Amino acid sequence: MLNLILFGPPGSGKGTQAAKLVEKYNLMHISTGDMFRYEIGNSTELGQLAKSYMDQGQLVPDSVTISMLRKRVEDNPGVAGIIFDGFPRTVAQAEALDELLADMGTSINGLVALDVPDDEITQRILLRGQSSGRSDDNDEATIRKRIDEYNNKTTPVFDHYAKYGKSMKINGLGSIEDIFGRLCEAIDNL
Ligand code: B4P
Repeated sequence: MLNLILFGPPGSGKGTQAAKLVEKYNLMHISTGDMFRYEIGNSTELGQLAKSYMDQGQLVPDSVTISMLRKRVEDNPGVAGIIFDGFPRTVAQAEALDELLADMGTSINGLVALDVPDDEITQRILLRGQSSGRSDDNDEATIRKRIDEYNNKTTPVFDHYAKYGKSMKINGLGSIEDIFGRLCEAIDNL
């Protein structure tokens, strides 16, 4: 299996690039953000819980996120590989993912991190907010909170995989095609 983590701050283009990568490498795409938004759209209990955190720019609690992710992976045996988009976002999530993959006899091949400065991601999210209808995209204070959560809780995940020589930084500025080319080069050299 080819198992990749697409990493980076909110609005860095993970979802945008994941859509292109799944097609090129024939991988299954798991976006925890999309999964939460699906639940919110269907007004499920999980969706209502997730929304209460997402609207504040906070991470959804690990226990909720990990069990949702585990179920999605276990429900899809026999895939060629998985691209994890927006997961793991904490070290506890990374450890749970490592255990889950080890149980399946596989592991993470690499983590590719999109490197984009804070002022650029804030502009991108505000622009997306004009059409996305996402309540977490419209307010600068919420966006700042999301960036703080990323800096405090999520960046240690980069170091977690760097210990095994699996983390790589990719310049996330430029055209979508240029960034895609850089990502493919890094993945082809894994
Ligand atoms: P996510 O859905 O993961 O969303 P994101 O970080 O906002 O966006 P992404 O990086 O995918 O950016 P995109 O391609 O859309 O998370 C949302 C929330 O869900 C989190 O805040 C959290 O509350 C919760 N959550 C999700 N996973 C969780 C977890 N594991 N644990 C706990 N909580 C979790 O790109 C952004 C914009 O930039 C788009 O408009 C795009 O068109 C534009 N763009 C992309 N590439 C560009 C480029 N090269 N140049 C200019 N613009 C570009």
